[in-house]
Amino acid sequence: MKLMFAIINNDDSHAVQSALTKNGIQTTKLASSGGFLMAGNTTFMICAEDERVDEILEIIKAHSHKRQQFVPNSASLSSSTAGAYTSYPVEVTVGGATVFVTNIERFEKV
Ligand code: 2BA
Repeated sequence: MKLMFAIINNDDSHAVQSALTKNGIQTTKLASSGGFLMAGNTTFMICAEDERVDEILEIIKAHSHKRQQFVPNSASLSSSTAGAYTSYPVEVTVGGATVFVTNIERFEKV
């Protein structure tokens, strides 16, 4: 068995969750946030049989979209204004999804 962690953009999380549920895949949804953008995203925890991992990845891929996002980037001004900072926007590509697949040693429901 595998434990999958899928980090999804909040805008895609509903579509991903619906598609997984429709296909009989159980999920646990966690509210998370990225260290870089410091914006909210959604992490799905999915425990699945090894042979379903590729199918799950395909479902996640089909419902997660790449997006361009602007983030403020701080830079110091010239020496005459030493100590002063300005910020200018930098474009980053976010998504579709970041997925980690790990082995499960033991799985119990008690
Ligand atoms: P964030 O950390 O907020 O990152 C959002 C997006 O910013 C990333 O999109 C990436 O395009 C960009 N980015 C991140 N760190 C950067 C850096 N040091 N320099 C330039 N650009 C940078 P994604 O790669 O699609 O990641 C989306 C979210 O997935 C991340 O949000 C984070 O929450 C998670 N994530 C991605 N890679 C991870 C990893 N190796 N470990 C843990 N979480 C990860």
